[in-house]
Amino acid sequence: MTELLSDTGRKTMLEPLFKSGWEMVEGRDAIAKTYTFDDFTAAFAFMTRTALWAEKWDHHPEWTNVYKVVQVTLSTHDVGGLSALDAKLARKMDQLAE
Ligand code: HBI
Repeated sequence: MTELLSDTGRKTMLEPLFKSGWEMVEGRDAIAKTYTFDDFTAAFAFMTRTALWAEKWDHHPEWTNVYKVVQVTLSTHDVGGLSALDAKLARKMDQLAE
């Protein structure tokens, strides 16, 4: 059963993400990051790579794409806030964006 990240869970799982550009969303238990790619096709290819993992893990980002910019917000709707799944997907997205 997915559960809200505990305080210690937040420390260990979110701190590294804050170092790689993720931030807490104002007024919401969620994290967000903006990725900028070389062009639209690179941005869309990143979204396609991410989509395969989101589907595999049944955990999907809230995201927008404008030209070469992808804005991502992660939260777990089932628990109304951040879970380990969000940290896992965030780490994966950082890998896929390299
Ligand atoms: N994606 N980000 C996110 N959060 C969820 O709670 C979530 C999801 N994708 C699918 C999903 N939940 C379903 O498993 C449930 O809505 C049944």
